[in-house]
Amino acid sequence: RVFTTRKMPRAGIDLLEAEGHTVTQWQENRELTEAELIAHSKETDGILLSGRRKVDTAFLEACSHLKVISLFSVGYDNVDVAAATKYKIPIGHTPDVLSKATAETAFLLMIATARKTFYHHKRIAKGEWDFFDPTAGLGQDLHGKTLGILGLGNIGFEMAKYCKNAYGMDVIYHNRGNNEQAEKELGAKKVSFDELLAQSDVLSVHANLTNELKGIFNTGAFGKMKRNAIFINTARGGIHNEEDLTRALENGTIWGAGLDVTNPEPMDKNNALLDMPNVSVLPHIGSATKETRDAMAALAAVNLIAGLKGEKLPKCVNPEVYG
Ligand code: 8YV
Repeated sequence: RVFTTRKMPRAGIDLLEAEGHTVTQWQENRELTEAELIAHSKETDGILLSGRRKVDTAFLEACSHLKVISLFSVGYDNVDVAAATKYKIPIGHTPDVLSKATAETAFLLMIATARKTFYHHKRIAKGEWDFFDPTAGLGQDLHGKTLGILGLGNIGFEMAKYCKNAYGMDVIYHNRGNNEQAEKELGAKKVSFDELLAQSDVLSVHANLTNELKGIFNTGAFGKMKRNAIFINTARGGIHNEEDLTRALENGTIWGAGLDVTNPEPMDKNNALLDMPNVSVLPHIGSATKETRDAMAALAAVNLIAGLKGEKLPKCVNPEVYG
């Protein structure tokens, strides 16, 4: 018995049903409550979890019988991994299959922001395509500029490749470890966080949200960035302080921002960022292509099936459960 917290792509459900599992899907177009999640989880052996509902000690204590929790995401910041490990519950996630789609979203936000795309689109819709003024509504070039990446894993690497190949951008990055492949193939250079801030023309975030990174892009950080800098975040909204970002954009401390993730989500429709010409916002659609969502659903199902059989999950966040 399996419970999914969203209506999942058939690609995942078919795999589960082919294995003989009974799948119950949350059908409503709203996030289920903590109590509803616990109630449904108690009736099942494994859950396929999508959305921001927390897997914390309270949940794990109530549902310690679960054989597996399979996330429909690469990010797992909503999960208390140490607590899950303590309860010997393996957590699956969906890395790799969404790397290109997410990097494409970062790439499109970079271009959309540099060329004020959404602003110009809105101008036409408002009937403001009138007199040609060669000095108005100007964007900025991207070719030959420096791309800085915070968190050069699989998604960051794809973004770096797009930027290098399309615009000949120099790539610098800040990461815990070294990314030798990116250094060799793209000439990427590892720098300190302060150097990343000071040298990037475009700074794109591709890191997991950890306690260390919570709100790391704040007034202090924006103040160290170039005035022409474009800030891109397709990772998690919690990595930037949104009030500080808004102020930095209003004051011209940095030039622009492209966000696929906000804090909070969903973003309020009256948010000041939505009226800024140098800002592009998307509603967390990084992985939202048909092919990628099917691949994520299939991988989440494969993780779930393995967990229900008591086998190792192919993509496990806490392999220490097997130790
Ligand atoms: C998901 C994501 O769409 O993978 C992630 O971490 O943020 C997105 O791909 C989202 O988490 C829905 O589960």
